[in-house]
Amino acid sequence: MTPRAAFDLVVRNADIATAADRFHADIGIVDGRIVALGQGLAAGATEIDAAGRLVTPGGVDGHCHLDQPTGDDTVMADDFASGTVSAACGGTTTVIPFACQQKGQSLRAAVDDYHRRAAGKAVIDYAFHLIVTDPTPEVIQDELPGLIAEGYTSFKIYMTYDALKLNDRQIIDVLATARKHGALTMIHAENIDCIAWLTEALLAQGITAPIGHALSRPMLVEREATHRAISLAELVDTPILVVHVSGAEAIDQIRWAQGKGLAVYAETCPHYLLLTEDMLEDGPRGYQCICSPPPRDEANRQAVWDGLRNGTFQVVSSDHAPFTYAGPGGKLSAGEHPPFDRVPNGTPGLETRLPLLMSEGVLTGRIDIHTFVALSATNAAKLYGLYPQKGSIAIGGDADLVIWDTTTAFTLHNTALHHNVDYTPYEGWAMQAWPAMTLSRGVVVWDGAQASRAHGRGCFLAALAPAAAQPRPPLAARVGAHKVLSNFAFPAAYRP
Ligand code: DUC
Ligand code: ZN
Ligand code: ZN
Repeated sequence: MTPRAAFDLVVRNADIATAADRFHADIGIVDGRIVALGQGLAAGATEIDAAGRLVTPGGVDGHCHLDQPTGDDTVMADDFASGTVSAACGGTTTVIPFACQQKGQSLRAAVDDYHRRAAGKAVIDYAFHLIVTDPTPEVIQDELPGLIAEGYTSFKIYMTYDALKLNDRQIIDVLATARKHGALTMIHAENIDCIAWLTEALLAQGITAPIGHALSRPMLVEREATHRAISLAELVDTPILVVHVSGAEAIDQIRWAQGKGLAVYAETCPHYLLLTEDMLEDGPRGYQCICSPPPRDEANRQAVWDGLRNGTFQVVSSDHAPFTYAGPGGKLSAGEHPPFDRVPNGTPGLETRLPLLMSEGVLTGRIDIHTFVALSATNAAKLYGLYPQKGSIAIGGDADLVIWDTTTAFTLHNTALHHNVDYTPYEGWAMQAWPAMTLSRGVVVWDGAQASRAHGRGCFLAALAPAAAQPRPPLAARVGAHKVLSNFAFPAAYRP
């Protein structure tokens, strides 16, 4: 009888980079988990030779939209099948899309509906954020606490869009619930009234082309809302994560808050690192690049890179919002040349997120490899309660790995991507990094040529309470606020 191999799989000779360390080792995997890291490990039933290759943790995309009901006649082109295949081909092994409450709907119904949409489709693992659009007393008192306890420990709220936005009082109520139950709130920070006023004025002047989208949402609109979100979070004394931050003035607000010691986290996306508003031309690319906040100018683009380097940002997510350009329910669903305010907001980017950040960030020397891993995987796993199962290469963690090819130069074309969107904003981009292989729990889901079609193998992940959202001792300067909130489940040791 042949003796049983010590490991199901050994990835040999890996040049491993985590958020903290760099070392050469073999990775021993049993039942989808890493059980050994060392040199000269015993044989595996299967072996992959990673000699000469950089190996990083599989990406955790903490902000992407898949099969999310939009509430109007637009429709997302990617569901959990195409979206997770696309993610895997680009090195992402965990996605966290959004179960979005429609106004008038119970949050629980939104979650149940979203589980039905995911069932049997995902090829990689997934958790859900909630989107809270209707914080009724039932939602605040019953549904949110129950759902948080079940593993939906982060939620997004909006300060814009009529169908989604909360007013300041509603934001405070949601933040207070997050504080009480140890959840993390993500905030889309743009001032809806400023946008509405500017949109009306632009349309009245006949400005309908895509650039009108950027003109209707200048940096000030984001800066004001970012500051207000920070102030409301400070009032309630709870952490927030400001999503898709696009430029300097919002970054300044976040750095100011972080400098005061407030728990304010920030996310940006490849499109704010790589695209600028001059791409909002009057043609297909202009419509394709309409997203919110809009791409900004060159100085802001540089400021976002600076924010990655100086630690302002913890997370780079795709904000994959998959609307086709020409297909049904896509960018042109309101006509051949729709006014900018009738174009669904968002760009695709699940598959290109890691390769772009590796190519444009690490290979150019703008960020080091550890910052890359932190921004693309580890920090999102920590902030959203999935660490240490996800987000690192460590004993006991899931064997979610990317084996990189960082030496082959190529030109990106949408035809090579696996999403259901008919364009990429990075068409024709010169790149030099792509996963040679992606493993999800020790299973090859992308081998450099073929994607796994094992739909349904991806598992739902009930998230833990994020460490960042656990009660902290009060800042010395803010004991007063803690007195007001002292009944909010503070541990006795810290009660003022
Ligand atoms: N906000 C998002 O988070 N995604 C797409 C569009 C938007 O406004
Ligand atoms: Zn948003
Ligand atoms: Zn989004």
